[in-house]
Amino acid sequence: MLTSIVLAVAAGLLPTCLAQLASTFKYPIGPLTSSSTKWAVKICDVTEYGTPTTDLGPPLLAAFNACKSGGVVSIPSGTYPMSTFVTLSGGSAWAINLEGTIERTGTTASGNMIAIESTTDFEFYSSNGKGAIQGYGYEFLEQGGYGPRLLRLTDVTSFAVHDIALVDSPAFHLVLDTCSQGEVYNMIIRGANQGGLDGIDVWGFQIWIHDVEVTNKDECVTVKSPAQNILVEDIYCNWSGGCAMGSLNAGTNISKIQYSNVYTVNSNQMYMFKSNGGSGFVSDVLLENFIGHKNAYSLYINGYWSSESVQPGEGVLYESIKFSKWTGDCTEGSARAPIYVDCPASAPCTNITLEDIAIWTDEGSEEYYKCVNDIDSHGYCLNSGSTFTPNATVTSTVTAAPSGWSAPYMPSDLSTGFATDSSIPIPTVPNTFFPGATPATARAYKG
Ligand SMILES: *[C@@H]1O[C@H](CO)[C@@H](O)[C@H](O)[C@H]1NC(C)=O
Ligand SMILES: *[C@@H]1O[C@H](CO)[C@@H](O)[C@H](O)[C@H]1NC(C)=O
Ligand SMILES: *[C@@H]1O[C@H](CO)[C@@H](O)[C@H](O)[C@H]1NC(C)=O
Ligand SMILES: *[C@H]1O[C@H](CO)[C@@H](O)[C@H](O)[C@H]1NC(C)=O
Repeated sequence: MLTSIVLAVAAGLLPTCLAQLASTFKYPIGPLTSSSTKWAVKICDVTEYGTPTTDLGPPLLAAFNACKSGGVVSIPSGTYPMSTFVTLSGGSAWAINLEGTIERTGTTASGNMIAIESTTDFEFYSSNGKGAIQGYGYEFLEQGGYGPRLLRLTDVTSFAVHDIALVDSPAFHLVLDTCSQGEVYNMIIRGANQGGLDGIDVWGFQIWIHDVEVTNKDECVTVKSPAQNILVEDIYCNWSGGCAMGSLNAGTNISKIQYSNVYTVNSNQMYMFKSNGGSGFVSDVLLENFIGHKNAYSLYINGYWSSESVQPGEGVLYESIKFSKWTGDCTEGSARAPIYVDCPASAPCTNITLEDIAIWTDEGSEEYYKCVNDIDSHGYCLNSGSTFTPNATVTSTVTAAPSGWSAPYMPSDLSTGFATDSSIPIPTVPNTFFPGATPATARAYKG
């Protein structure tokens, strides 16, 4: 399947292997012009646009302005302190080639170190796989605050971000805001073991995120509204919050989303839909091949998510969502149900399917499943009828390990998250993100 996607993307064809997401890649995704063509057009080396060894910000902006109508902004091997944060807006057919390390030195506690806006045919990549942005977030976190995000793309089309490490962001690591026809892959994200340090937050259209590892204790790869045709696969949430959709509010418009091959360890959840009131819908979602170990929650729809204030509306409607082939274990299944479907009473979940879910508890010898406010649904504690009693809870108690629950581990799971009061070392992009899988696109790092 992966091969056919790669070929289809390379040829600009519709990959037919994904029935669920047949229109995901209706157009070719990724940059329209190859990096080698961009190199041949123009090279804007930041070392020729000022003194990037003092502050990368002004030379990066100047190099961008010189190359934004076509070419490559080159940041060669080396270490570049960045005290001035930049917004690179407009342009097309350009790239940033990051072979070195950008280190935050600026102390502005908001915004983005690098914001890319309103551009097209764009690539941000490392060709040696050693490109990294080091945010030294601990300098903010240890004082109880947050700082700038590392990287934000807003209104960017036909793009790719790949083979880069994003480390110790003082806030979110990577945000894709209203982007389309893009690809993010072969990335490693390592933040501290604290909330508010999201890995990847994405909303927009026709986006493929694959082969990504996230450590951070908050969102791993999370879809927000509005979003259509987003495929997320081969994701390693390693001591993270876990993947999610949300938090959702009024006017939610999300459909045709697929997550496949998601490995989650030591996280808050394997997947959570989260809303509290709100309106609109989440529909046509497939979540398949999930492996979890030692997570607090596993499969979770939470229509009364208490970390979000109540939003205007009757509740977000969750419909036509299928969870298939989930295995592994959770920390304490008698305290937190590994199957937990808690839908809004005034917008009952509709047409939810649970199949082949086998998650057993690490602690104790029983667990339970819980379903509330759903209709026309199938599997486990779900309600196959077309009527329901508001807030009537269906629980089932499981007193023996479900067959087939045992699942493989990744080669080296962390035994603890990263501290908030010391620097996080820059890792290299790993060569696997799901047990037995190798990246769909060969990673750049050779070491
Ligand atoms: C949801 O978003 C899609 C894509 O932008 C749009 O075509 C559709 O009209 C929206 N639906 C609603 C109910 O707003
Ligand atoms: C129910 O959801 C499945 C996807 O899980 C979808 O294929 C099917 O068309 C939906 N049925 C209805 C009646 O919407
Ligand atoms: C259902 O439960 C929710 C959450 O506790 C509560 O806010 C709501 O009023 C209840 N609705 C009904 C109809 O009982
Ligand atoms: C997860 O995996 C990596 C490498 O696969 C391993 O070195 C590390 O201990 C684990 N943790 C993180 C956060 O990467």
